Amino acid sequence: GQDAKPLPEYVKWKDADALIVHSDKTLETKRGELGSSIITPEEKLYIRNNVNTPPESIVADRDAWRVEFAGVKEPRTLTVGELKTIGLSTVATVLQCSGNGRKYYQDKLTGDQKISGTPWTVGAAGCVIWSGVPLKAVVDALGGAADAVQFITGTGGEEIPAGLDPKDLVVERSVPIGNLDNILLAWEMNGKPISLAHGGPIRMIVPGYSGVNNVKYVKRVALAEAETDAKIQRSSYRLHGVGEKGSPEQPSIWEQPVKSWVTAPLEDSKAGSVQITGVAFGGMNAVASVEVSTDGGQTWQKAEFVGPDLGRFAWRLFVLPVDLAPGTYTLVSRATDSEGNVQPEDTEMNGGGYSHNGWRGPAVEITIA
Ligand code: MSS
Repeated sequence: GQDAKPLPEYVKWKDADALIVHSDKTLETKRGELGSSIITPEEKLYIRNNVNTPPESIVADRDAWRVEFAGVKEPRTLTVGELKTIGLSTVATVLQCSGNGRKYYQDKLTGDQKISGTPWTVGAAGCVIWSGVPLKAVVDALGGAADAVQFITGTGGEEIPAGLDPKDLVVERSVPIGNLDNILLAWEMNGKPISLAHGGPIRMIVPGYSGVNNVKYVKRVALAEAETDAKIQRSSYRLHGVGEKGSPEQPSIWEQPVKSWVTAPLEDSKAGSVQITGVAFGGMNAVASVEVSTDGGQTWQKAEFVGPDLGRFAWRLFVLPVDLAPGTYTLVSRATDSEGNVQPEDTEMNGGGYSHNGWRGPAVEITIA
């Protein structure tokens, strides 16, 4: 639009036409950009930073970046260059912000209820391919896990300004130890060294888990008996009621639930045949099927998956060809994962506006002439 904000300096190389700039730290991919190609090109991929991005200098000599390993039998610091000699694997994942879809909760608030945070619709998400070393291989190379560890904690490499409490600002996330077999320490995204904006020189990828758990420019990986007490883990990214504060007793925003949305058509058009397209994913599980409705959920038709299946953690593209006569239509989609979990009509409201996966929120209203 005409009052569109310009791209911030550190992501000047991105495709401005494909993105909505909410702020310097929050850029959303436009809905129509996501459904035609299974992999989201990095020029179009959304951005979410909780704090300021580190300087470009940290990607000047990528192989020299150091990662400290703790909670293993032989704790050590390894460079990215050394990590590259330990193992290699690759995985396609849906990278999605925990707050994607927050706007659909905000739209339903009444009275003085308030959910703060970026009003993402569907575009704080993409499907990307990561390559790097399996964390399990690194842990094995360091003598195996220490006894009694329950969590894996990754620490972001941002410099904390002097005088401020690191616990309040550090991007440090813990996930259950069960993810050890899935986690990748990745140096490549979509076949290229990971850009600084997306977490280069090296990023901790937790397949199936929501965005915040995928720590960029990771500088420390620790197996630990308890979750970190960094604020971003203790109280932020927790499932709590509207107006309440987050606390460690509430569920952490970890596994992503099954989800889908329509990516086309988004505009009014003339009567005739139309390809309804979209993306669907199962989060922690593979996506099994997806249905589409043109009447706001009164009747459903099974859509076809098209293109390759990039594995359990990736999304799939779907298509449903329909003939649309003149009239008004409400297009929605509803996915089911391999465990039989189905997207609900509405997701129960929560105070952080997290993990939205209701099918009604992202409905597309179109008129066919
Ligand atoms: N990491 C770090 N280091 N820092 C920050 O800030 N953020 C988060 C993740 N990681 C961060 C990190 C978030 S929150 C998200 S989503 C993600 O990341 C994003 O990504 P990209 O690449 O797209 O930007 Mo929400 O849940």
